[in-house]
Amino acid sequence: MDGDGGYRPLTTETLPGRLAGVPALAARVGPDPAAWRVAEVGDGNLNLVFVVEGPAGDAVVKQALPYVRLVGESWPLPVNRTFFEWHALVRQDRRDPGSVPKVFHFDEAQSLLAMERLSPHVILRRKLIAGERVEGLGERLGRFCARAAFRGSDLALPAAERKADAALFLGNVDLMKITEDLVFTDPYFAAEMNSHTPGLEPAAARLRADDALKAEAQHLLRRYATAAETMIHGDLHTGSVMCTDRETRVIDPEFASYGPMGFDLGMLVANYLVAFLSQPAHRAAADLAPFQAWLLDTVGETFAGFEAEFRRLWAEERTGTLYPAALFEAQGRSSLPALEGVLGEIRRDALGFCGIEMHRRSLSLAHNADFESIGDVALRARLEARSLTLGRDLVMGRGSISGPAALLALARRRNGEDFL
Ligand code: SR1
Ligand code: MG
Repeated sequence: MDGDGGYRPLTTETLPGRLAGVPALAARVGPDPAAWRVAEVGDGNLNLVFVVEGPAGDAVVKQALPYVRLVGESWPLPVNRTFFEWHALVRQDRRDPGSVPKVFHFDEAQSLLAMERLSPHVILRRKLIAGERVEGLGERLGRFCARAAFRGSDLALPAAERKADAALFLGNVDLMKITEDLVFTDPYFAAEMNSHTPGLEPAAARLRADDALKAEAQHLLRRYATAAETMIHGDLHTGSVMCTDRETRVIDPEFASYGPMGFDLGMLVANYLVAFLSQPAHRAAADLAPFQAWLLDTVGETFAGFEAEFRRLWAEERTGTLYPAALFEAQGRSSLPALEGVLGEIRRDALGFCGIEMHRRSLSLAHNADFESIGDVALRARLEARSLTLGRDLVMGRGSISGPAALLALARRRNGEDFL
């Protein structure tokens, strides 16, 4: 790829020789590249991910491929996504210190990041499939979403900085286009790359014939594509979170852009709900109810963690252009009604994005292991039909679902019903 600034994909064999001269990596792993052990561990849809171990320690090297790994070279994708990932990681670490891996090297020409290896952390999705709890998960991720949403927005940032950031991240057009198509549009018609579990046809057909639902999905897409409120992670599912039993970090913000404040919250909750609905296939009877209850508690704690932190930031860090204290507190007036309005809108958006994400994970490209790993295809289809139904409930009812408690009641109800 010489016309591309010398970009060349790394391999386990070439990595030590090619990166030996990166001081930050040598300091981390050891000065002699011959002593480095390299394994490619990427299991995501897009990139190469290497773990590099040496006498001094270890690191992760992530490199973008010039195509969608999941599909192959027939779907080219610019490697500049690493540029946006790097900028996002820097901002997330500033806005919520300790929430993301430390980056110690970025090479734009090679579309490569070297960063802290999270160990013994495991991808959250794998833990949830294995029935493992993470202490404080909901509160931690709710707080992350609130800090990222608030501190990247016109509620907090100086106007010029916010606009410069919006301009920067709205350059991530190729990744946003993937989301616009795969997440918001493809689930609702027979798009070329779609697939679904055999037996799910009646439920898929119902959604695709539902004009009111399609209109709402497009309203939500309009929000995603045009409501440039804050820097969003853009792909905050349970595969973008790594945890120990008590520590949680967020990874992989290559889909970062400027978008609605409720987007990440909604995507995350969708992935908890998919985990919840898939559990009958993964747990023995005795463990099922307690683990599902913990997952729903996590949904509630995520919303509660988000709102508590957002309220605190509103009171303590509202220094941007929006809802200035000059209009409220400085005149002895309360800004709380305005805050309730903002939180209500975020909640509504989040529920809508949540429903859309639940749909696309069963109908579009890039399904989740929560369902995909279920070998009993008839059971998988039954569980996914519940997910499609609950997703529709959320998209269509997002304006009338009174709060997290009502959402959890709906999830419990759908978990006991059959739609095929
Ligand atoms: C073509 S990329 C498919 C999916 O993988 C990423 O993780 C995003 O979720 C994207 O939608
Ligand atoms: Mg990813």
